[in-house]
Amino acid sequence: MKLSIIIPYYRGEQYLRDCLAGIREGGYEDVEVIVCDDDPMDPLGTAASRNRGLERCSGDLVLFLDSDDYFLPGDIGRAVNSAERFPDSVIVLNLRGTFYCRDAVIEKRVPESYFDMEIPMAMRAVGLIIPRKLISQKRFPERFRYYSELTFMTELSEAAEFVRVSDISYYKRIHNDPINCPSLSQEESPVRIGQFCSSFYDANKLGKKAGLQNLALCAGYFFEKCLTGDNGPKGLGRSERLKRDDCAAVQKALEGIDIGVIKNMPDKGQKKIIEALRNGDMGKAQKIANRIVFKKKKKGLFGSKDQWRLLFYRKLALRMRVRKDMIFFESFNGDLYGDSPRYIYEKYIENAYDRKFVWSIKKKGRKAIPGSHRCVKPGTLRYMFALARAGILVSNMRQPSWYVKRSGQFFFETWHGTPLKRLVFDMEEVYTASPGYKKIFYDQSRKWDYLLSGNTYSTDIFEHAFMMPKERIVQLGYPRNDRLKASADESVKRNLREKLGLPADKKIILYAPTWRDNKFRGSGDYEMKLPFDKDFIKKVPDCFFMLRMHYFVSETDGVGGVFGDNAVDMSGYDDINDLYLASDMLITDYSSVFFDYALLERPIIFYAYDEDEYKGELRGLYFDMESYCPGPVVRTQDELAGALNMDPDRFGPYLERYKATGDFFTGPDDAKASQRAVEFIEEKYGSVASEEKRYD
Ligand code: C2G
Repeated sequence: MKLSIIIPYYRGEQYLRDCLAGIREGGYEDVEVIVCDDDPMDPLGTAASRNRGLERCSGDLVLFLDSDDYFLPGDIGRAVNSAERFPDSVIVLNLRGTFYCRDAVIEKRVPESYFDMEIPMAMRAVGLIIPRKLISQKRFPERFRYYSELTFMTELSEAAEFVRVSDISYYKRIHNDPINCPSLSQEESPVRIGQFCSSFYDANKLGKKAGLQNLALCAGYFFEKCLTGDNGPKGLGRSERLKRDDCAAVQKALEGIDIGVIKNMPDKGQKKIIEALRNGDMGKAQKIANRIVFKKKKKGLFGSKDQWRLLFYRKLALRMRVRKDMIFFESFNGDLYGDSPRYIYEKYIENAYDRKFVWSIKKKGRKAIPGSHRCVKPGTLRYMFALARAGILVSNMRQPSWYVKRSGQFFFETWHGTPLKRLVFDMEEVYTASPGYKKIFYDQSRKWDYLLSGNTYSTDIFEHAFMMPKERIVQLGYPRNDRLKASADESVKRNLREKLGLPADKKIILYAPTWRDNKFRGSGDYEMKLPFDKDFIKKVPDCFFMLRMHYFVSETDGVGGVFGDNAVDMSGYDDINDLYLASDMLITDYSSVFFDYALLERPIIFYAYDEDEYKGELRGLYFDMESYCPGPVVRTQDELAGALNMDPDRFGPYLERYKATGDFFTGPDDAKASQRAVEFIEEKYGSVASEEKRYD
């Protein structure tokens, strides 16, 4: 039997590649593929594209395949075999949702690369193998951009049996970037609900039996999401919230549903919602939906402790006045007292500004924070109240997703490094903990008043990587680099070595790698296996190592096991600047640490033992390391040992080549970035503070 595959396509070449690969490797030859232009500027949209495909196809069977969805190897052939066993039925394939590309799913790059999903039959035309004779005269209503499947699928439900095949899956790709590249189901649109109601109304007139039952399920599914605000998996779906003025259209759409059909609805909550909406009682429907949400969220009798804290935050803290004299500082989510927020804070103290300082610190007493301040522990009520009341916030990471930006607050984001690894909207795949990362990042970064950039290179990247308007990026140099630009002489090195207890007769090597996105263990917690064999240390006998794992890496697999007593673990040390200044050489990989370390003009080695995976699959890099990095790139332990034993003079050409780029990567060569940052904050905050309204 010949299979016609109809693919509406507008954009997302990376998605189309996967879609066509699934056909190429589908294990079935007798296929015609019809790709139809689906330009969203053409108001007809997907319905028209599918109709054009139907008019042109000649196969015995038809499969509608969205261009961002795909099949795994051999599955199309298996699906056609199923259809040959039921020539007069519609074969319904299993639906799986995934946030990842086809290779990531095939190679199982992340623990749970897909999940089974259920879309009411009346709403889905994809993932079905349909005998063409059943639909040769049917068309999708082209006046609907959304939900054009309802009438098409209702008619089809009346015309044929549907046979489910659960061991063959259609992978429905959920776009991880709904801001720049929303799928149809992610598009925000004021007409979505209206179109659902109109399409539903038309479909209900066509339904007789099976079709009507499917439609009732579809109404329950749709309106429950609209009332509960369920934004789909990881918040990457889309659902419009029902508004009071939708009530009449909703009631008209549902008036045709037979009471008996509603009574047969399996989901009690949805049944009650449909009954209420059919009676025009939006308030009652909303109450039912709220109970559904509460049941889903409830943990224990009164919910979790965090929910109580958030309740206090929303109902009490946010109603208290913003304190213009208070500044809140946070580095690395409270893990360390370091990075640019530290240097901005210490400059505030040096200039004796009369402000109340608050530091977010997870483990109090880790580091004597100078000056008069108080500490709050992330996640506590005191932390939440500080976030709610501080007039100025200075952070180097993203703030909690529950944080509400208030009028009269000024948020100065310093970020935490000059990027080599691709960031946020410049990443194709997102293997970090949350596939919703891009949308979450977008929402959080809109709350920043200004984003600090250390140099021109970062400014250019932040604009597209963060979708940050250029006027919100302020290029002042990096406060955390002031110390590296000011005091890098031998006496500083010697004093720090004594302070850190490092051997005076060894070459001190700082190993500071970045984290690996696919080694996820828990929120903000990634594992890292040290890429050294036990005998590595014998190859570099005059070296002593300071191991400095990324703050996302909670533990390494035993420093002693690899380095014996030739190493010390400095992962918890607050300010990496001390480690830079105390060391003779740096080993890193794709981390931004090298941009800072290069200011010392000391040897750097890039140990890129997993470069292909990191560049090709995980994150990608902004430039070729061999071409621009201020040091040799090595990929094996022998090469690394060779570089460590190399005469330091041989690192000169790498450093010279890097220095030739001037201040493009390094920013202004004075040590005044902290001062500029404080002056900028004080200047800008003056205007913000006057905006404050009593309540938000
Ligand atoms: N860092 C550290 N120790 C490491 C690695 C990093 O203290 N072993 C600190 C450094 O200050 C570094 C910052 O964390 O500049 C960012 O670390 P990266 O390894 O670059 O990784 P990431 O946190 O993903 O930030 O623009 C920077 C990028 O956003 C990368």
